[in-house]
Amino acid sequence: MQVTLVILKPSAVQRGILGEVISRFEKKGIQIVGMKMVRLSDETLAEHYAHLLHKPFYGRIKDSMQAGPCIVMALKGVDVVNIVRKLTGVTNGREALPGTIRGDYSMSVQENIVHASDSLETAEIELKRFFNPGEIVDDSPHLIPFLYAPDEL
Ligand code: FUP
Repeated sequence: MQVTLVILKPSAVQRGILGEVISRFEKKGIQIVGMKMVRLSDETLAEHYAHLLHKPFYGRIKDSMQAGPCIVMALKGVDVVNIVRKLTGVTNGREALPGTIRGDYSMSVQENIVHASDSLETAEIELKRFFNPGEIVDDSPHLIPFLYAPDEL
């Protein structure tokens, strides 16, 4: 089992599509094990987007991510890092395939609705960045037999 981080960006909150986006993860059979609304600080964003800090558009990304609150989510499942990236689609909403979250809800590279961790290693770092110990809870083990065969776990 893996746990990954998803951020529903301020544009998703403002556009009122949180329920629709969250329900895609739920309907897939991915378990929500953490979720809260947060405002992201300069420091957190600089850490989170360290690979883009030197880009000319970093200021725009920062403004966009601070335009309102975000929802941060911890999602659990077998191979969930990879599955969530597939559900999310490629970075540019205009290129993301229909059926993906970005493909269905975004016309933009920047305003692309969601962030999702890109590897298991990144997910572990990002979960620690956005969740305090005790904020990730896993109290639905009874669901596991309805989601997976024993040899898939
Ligand atoms: P992703 O892993 O798909 O979120 O993509 P990146 O880490 O490469 O980019 C992070 C965020 O930077 C994107 F979600 C949107 C923003 N971005 C731009 O605004 N312009 C660009 O050219 C590239 C990324």
